[in-house]
Amino acid sequence: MSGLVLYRAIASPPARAVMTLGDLLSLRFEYREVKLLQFEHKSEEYKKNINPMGTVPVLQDGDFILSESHAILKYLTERYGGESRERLYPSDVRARALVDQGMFFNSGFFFPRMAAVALPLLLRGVDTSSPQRLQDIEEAYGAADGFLQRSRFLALDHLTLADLAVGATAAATSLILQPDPNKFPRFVEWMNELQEIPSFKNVSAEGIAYLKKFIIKAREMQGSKS
Ligand SMILES: N[C@@H](CCC(=O)N[C@@H](CS)C(=O)NCC(=O)O)C(=O)O
Repeated sequence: MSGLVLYRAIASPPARAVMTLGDLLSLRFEYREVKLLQFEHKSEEYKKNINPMGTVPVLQDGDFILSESHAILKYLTERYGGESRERLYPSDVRARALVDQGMFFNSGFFFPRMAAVALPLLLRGVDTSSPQRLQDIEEAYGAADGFLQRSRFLALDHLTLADLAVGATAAATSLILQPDPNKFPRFVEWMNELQEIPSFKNVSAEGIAYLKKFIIKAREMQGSKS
């Protein structure tokens, strides 16, 4: 498959979720790097032509443009999922609802709690983590652990789009706050299982290394100021 363009930033978990799906489905993306540190995503041009929300990722498929990683994951799977479509995003109403639940959990609950700490660190070099924000992240770990006590993977007993979305957020969030295996055993076990999946491991390695460097640097700078 060719002709797919992905506007992305390597540090972005939702972009990495889409990249992981691309790898699983052997899709070839042409990557357009959006320079978040230079606020390219907030330019009038980007908002007008690419994404009015001023975020990454954004998919372009011919003259069709789509933002919001969860919508992109669903679109790519429906359109190009081939034999993997039914497993990644099942057509059975209840199975699909559980995958949607996992993706909405990521979009509305987990990712915003990570972003509240990670984005100021990345974009402004400011560590805004407070006891309340770290507690919010732990609450999200607890919720993910709860889902994982109901099924082997986040939504069902096999890998689905929900694991790609939540897994990308989890890998980045654990740089901010390492999840305690005694408190969240299933969550930690599942994160380790994801690392065994070559597409997940390969895509996350570069982005996580980049993010880690930023977080360490910003925390050091913050420490030297206080
Ligand atoms: N729910 C959106 C979140 C997208 C998002 O917030 N992306 C971040 C990068 S990880 C971003 O572009 N942030 C720019 C900003 O907030 O200035 C998705 O899943 O696509």
